Amino acid sequence: MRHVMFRHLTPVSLIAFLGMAAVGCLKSKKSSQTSDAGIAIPQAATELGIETDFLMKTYSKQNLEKRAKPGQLVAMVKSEWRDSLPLKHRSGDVKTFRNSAESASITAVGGVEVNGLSVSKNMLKLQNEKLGTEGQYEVLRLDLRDISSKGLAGAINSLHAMGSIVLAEPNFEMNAIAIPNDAKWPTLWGMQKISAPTAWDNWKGDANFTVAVIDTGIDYNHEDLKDNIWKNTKEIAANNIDDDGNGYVDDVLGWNFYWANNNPMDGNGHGTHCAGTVAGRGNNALGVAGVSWEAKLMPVKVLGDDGSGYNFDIYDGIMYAVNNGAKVTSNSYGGGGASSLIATALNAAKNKGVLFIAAAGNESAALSGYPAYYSKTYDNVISIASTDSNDALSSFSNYGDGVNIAAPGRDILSTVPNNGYQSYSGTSMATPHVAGLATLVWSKQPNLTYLQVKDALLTTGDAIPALIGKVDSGTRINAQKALEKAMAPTPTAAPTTPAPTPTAAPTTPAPTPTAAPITPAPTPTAAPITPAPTPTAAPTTPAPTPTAAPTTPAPTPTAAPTTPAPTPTAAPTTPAPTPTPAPTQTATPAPGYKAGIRYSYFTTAVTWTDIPNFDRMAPLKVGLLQNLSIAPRTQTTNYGFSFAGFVKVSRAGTFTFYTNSDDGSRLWINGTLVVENGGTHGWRERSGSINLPVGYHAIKVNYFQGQLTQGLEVHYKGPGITKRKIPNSVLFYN
Ligand SMILES: [Ca+2]
Ligand SMILES: [Ca+2]
Ligand SMILES: [Ca+2]
Repeated sequence: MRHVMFRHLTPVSLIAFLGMAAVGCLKSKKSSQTSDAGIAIPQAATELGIETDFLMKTYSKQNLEKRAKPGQLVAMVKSEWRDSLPLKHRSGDVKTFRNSAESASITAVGGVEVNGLSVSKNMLKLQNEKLGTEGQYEVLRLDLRDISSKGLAGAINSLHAMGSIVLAEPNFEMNAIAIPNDAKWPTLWGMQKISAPTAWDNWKGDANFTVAVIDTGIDYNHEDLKDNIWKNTKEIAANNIDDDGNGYVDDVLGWNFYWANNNPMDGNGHGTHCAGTVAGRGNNALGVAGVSWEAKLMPVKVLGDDGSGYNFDIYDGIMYAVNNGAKVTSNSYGGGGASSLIATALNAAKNKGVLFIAAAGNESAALSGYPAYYSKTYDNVISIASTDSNDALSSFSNYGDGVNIAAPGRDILSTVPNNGYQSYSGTSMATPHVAGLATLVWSKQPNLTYLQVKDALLTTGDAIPALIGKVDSGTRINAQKALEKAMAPTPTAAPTTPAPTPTAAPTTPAPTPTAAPITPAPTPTAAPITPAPTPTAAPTTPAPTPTAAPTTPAPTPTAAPTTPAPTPTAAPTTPAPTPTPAPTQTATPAPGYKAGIRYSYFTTAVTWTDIPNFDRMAPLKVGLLQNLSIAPRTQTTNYGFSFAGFVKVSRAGTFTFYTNSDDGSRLWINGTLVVENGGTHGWRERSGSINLPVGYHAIKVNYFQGQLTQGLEVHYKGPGITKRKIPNSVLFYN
């Protein structure tokens, strides 16, 4: 390990030093380690309890190439940054930060040019006794201006060279990891396999125990969930005041970090499905039962309705759960890379004794994906593999390095929005079984430490041949035995003296040295975040949802063809998203406008060569989406989409719209054809311009898929807006 680092030391650290000198910083060259990407390891980050090896992994070349929000960095800063960080404004003034309202006008942080910055609401308060430090830290999100991948290391080095910035890294992308499918046995087979019914003879859960589902949100109106939804009793609804002072206004039902508002409604299905497995209401003559029949399910929406999201929001979501009373969190998403930012949130969770149960990932790899892989670094993280009803390891499931135990994850029946029930498969579905069991066990024995609960889960599973050598425990969870162990009056379980169990890791935040090899672990697949597409493309069903990734469950539940009328859940109960800290646009709609865009779906048996006139056709299905794109993939059926809504313009001027599509597309603004990109063709970009005043402008995009591959992206640029995908935050319908 040492000699590997040494080999890189001399030439690369010299470059880093020159880079620091170039931005005019004469900081002492205390940092003697530089990653293979040319990034000097920020020694200040060790104050956060992050080991140097993990930082090296975060800043490795391979890790920095993981999927992230293009041009976006997240940075952890000491709170005194407000008084010390030089921020250049559009006016030319250089001053320090005062309030979020001016975030959008900031054009540079030190020498790093940006299009604005956002500030996280969750302050990390840290007392690191081991290192003799204490302090408060906040997280910034920086939209870099015109950064090339080559310039990324330079930007990070420049930020690290500024005194109060502790670490900066890409805003990694994470995705919900599940695939919807038709269950062969639409039963709760998983509950039988983990002996949950026997456990329920002893204990069924407790309505006072809080478990957070960090995901795409939860349909909190679902008939089988609504009685188990967490309520923030310290917050008064709809008075526009942050009554409990937790940084979130009117967060009565949790929070929507993706849209920065107080409505964590699930428009995807993934989060609602996970919630039903954790704590679907038991014995209510409805639907399903979760592992814990009663609990407080805290909806923490960090992923959009297309199933993807970013670490800046995920960081905030974890911190929200930890700071607002959740003892267990269920995390069925993955992707990105090693993130020192997320590591700090998990360390904070550990210091509060919160268990973080996470999906191992669906890449069939002998390695846990992130964030579950933090199990190697923090002992409050448990990584979960998936088994099927035949006691086999699911073919999609990750296993091996960092994976702790398995649970049922194939053909899992659970709740989906609009009082629906559906079967999904994935380690996403295994994870809430374990989060539910942690909830069941801990609510029975509230005085146990997180390590005792973890021990009860990991040491009582059923040994299964298919899991030997594949997961650390070699077992699948057993609810009855875990509950029995937690209830047994053993010395280690004595409530008054929570002595560490033999398996307890040291209380110091030091991770095991083997946890972070200096050479970043190879990612097994090129696209780890994309699970295998569903094998049956079912051409007869109105299958292809126009969402960004095939990870989303197929038909958006709000768009059931039998009920074409807009369902109430499609519209947020509080339609006004609170002013987002987004740098260029705020998503405060005018009255009558709600976030999202309508779509109509058409199909035909013949091979089209151009987009037909959808206005003359009856759609097979209509619905609502948050984004305006169709993920590229191979598609055997021919179909068409017509999107219709409004694009919000905040500064008047000339706007150029672009469609990239395969096959044809056309875009209209206020009824005027602006982009003509019709015909049958491969991936192709066309554009057109139009002058627009401030306000809401009707946008219509027609698209069709004629053969083999599909895909649609719509970009725009305008006054103060560099060319980018039209963000969800400016799309509305009424
Ligand atoms: Ca609040
Ligand atoms: Ca309030
Ligand atoms: Ca039920």
